[in-house]
Amino acid sequence: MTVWRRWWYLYILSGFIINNVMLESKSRVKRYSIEGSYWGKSVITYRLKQPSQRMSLSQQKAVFARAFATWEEHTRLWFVAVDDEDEQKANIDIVFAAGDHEDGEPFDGKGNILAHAFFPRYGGDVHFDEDELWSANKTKGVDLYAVAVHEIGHSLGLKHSSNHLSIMAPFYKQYTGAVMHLHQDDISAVKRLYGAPVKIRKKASEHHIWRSELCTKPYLDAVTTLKNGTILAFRGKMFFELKTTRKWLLPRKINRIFPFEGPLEAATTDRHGNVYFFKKDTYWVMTKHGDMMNGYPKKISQGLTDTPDGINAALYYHEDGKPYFFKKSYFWQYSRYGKHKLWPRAIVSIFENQNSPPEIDAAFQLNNTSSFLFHQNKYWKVSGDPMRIEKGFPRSLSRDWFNCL
Ligand SMILES: [Ca+2]
Ligand SMILES: [Ca+2]
Ligand SMILES: [Ca+2]
Ligand SMILES: [Zn+2]
Ligand SMILES: [Zn+2]
Repeated sequence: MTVWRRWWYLYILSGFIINNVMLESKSRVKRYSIEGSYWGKSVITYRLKQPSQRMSLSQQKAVFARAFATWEEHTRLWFVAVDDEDEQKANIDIVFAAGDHEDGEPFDGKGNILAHAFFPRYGGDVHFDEDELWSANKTKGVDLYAVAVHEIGHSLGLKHSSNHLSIMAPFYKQYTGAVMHLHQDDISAVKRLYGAPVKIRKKASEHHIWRSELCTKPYLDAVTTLKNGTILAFRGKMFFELKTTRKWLLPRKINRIFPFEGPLEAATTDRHGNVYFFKKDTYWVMTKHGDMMNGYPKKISQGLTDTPDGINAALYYHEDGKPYFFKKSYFWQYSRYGKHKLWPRAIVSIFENQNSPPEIDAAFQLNNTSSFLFHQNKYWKVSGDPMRIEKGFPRSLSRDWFNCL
């Protein structure tokens, strides 16, 4: 029993959800209130640790993606879903449980308490009462989305607001349309904890320009697959998730999330999920939990044996699980004991001397089964030992990965 934990309950009383604590003390100023703890980073992971049996898994995933997006819209935070099968611990664990669920605050069956959440200093997790008639639809049952948006506010460090129009008001918030939007009061609260929000209109037109540049001048600076399967692509000052199924790529400013500015030169992820970012003579390491590792950035010349500055691309190759670096017309296998006499080799050897690009812009591995090399708008699948391009390549980066015509 972890009785030292604190949380805020939602009650339904005569059709409203009312917070018991708020009934005891009324604030004179009609505004937000913060608890005092917050996440000291921009990348926050969440996981559907124990899903509800009342809705399909894909429905629940979609609801939580929408709920986190509601907060993302006005913060510099980035919420990354991680899979339950993955051993990695998420920052925000989402649990559906009925009655006693071993945190000292049992749920109470249908009605009354719907959910509770922990402030960041207590772990940020969100619990939902599995006995409620959860629904992905706001017209029937209990709208999981609306309750989730409110609870995520607590996970981010917000207490209840006395402004009854805010999402953090202790009363259930009605909303029109498909999604809720943060009230100015909620925006002021997250701004105090996490910095200035992004201007939406400006962002939309910037995205438009960025999008057309993506198709007229296709290239990538760096690509890597995170431990959770997300493919991150870096280009200029922006980065985005690479998804062949997604029509619209949502770019984000690199320096809003990471402690460095674009353009990046290379990125790669090791088998533990640590992500390495390279720029000129410096590199950074991020853990699979999204925290920047202590002791970084480091100079490449000090942290990596026999590795020059200004590498073009980095790859953990799926065939041997070893790291490779590419610079200009050469590539080599990295070893912390120093460069083996077989290395470096000419990039033309990968292409068997046929139409070899002068250099590799970016490289990445997918699902431990394939590896890709990029140069401007062309990309190749590589395999085997020694590394060779596969038949059917090069293919078009803009067509296959950016969904350009
Ligand atoms: Ca209940
Ligand atoms: Ca947690
Ligand atoms: Ca590069
Ligand atoms: Zn609440
Ligand atoms: Zn609980």
